[in-house]
Amino acid sequence: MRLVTRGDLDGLTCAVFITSCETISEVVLIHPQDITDNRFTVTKDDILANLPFSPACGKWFDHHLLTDNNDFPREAFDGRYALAPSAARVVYDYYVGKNPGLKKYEKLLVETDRLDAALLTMDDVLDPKEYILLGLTLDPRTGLGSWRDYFLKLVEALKKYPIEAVLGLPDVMERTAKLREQDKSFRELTQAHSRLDGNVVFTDFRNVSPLPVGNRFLVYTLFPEANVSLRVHWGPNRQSVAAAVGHSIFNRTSRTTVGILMSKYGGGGHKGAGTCLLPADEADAKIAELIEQLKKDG
Ligand SMILES: [Mn+2]
Repeated sequence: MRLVTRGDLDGLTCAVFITSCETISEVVLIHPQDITDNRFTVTKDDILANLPFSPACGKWFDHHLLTDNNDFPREAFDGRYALAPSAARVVYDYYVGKNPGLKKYEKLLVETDRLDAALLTMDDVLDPKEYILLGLTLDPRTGLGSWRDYFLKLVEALKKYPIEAVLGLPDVMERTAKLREQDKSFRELTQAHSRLDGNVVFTDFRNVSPLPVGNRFLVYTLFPEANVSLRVHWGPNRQSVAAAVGHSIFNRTSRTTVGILMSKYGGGGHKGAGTCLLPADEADAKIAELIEQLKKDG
């Protein structure tokens, strides 16, 4: 079968588990919107993990909020859906009974839960280590080599080596060094292009080129007063503006259900974080609307 997932730590851990329990001929990385917009052809030979449901697939695992934009299985389906901290947790629960060997990945699973559900400490953000650090290197924006090749290499490495040895691999070291370097300038640019509006910190990277790369949680260390963030930057070919909303991971009082709010703009996500693409010509009006709503929710 073919495994179709997304290229973050959650997708990586799903891939470690699924390739350990199923015969997988190919791993494909896509964006969740490729499913919702029908840009990707799914067949019954596909296992979808950490992605929205497609009625054409053979097996499905996910943990994201279901919104009106999503298909949902109308009858029994193979796989599992649950509102768990990570899709990897859902996959693990499905397979571990018949595959007790998965138990050796307990730490990987717990750390995947923490990163995917953003249950991080200030120290995880300012000085990430082990699996959290590895998860942060899974960012195509580091601009180092092929992201897919890197992802596939990590799937095999995590099965063979302890985390210390994985972090010692040259490709991983190159990326962690770059991350540390990028975080410093990202912090300065975030400070310069953000403003606090009530409980909302709004970061506008549309006038910053190249797009700054860095830890998305840094903004919450810079604006501890905010309980929610909205960050925008140009989408592909400047035809759209990518918007990302997230609850502060240190000031957890926002009442917005982000996935539902994003679904009203064609996107999706979780209770605490989500994304959408805004048409370029309406972006400013939609951004103002989003900020108003986030303030109103409080
Ligand atoms: Mn996930």
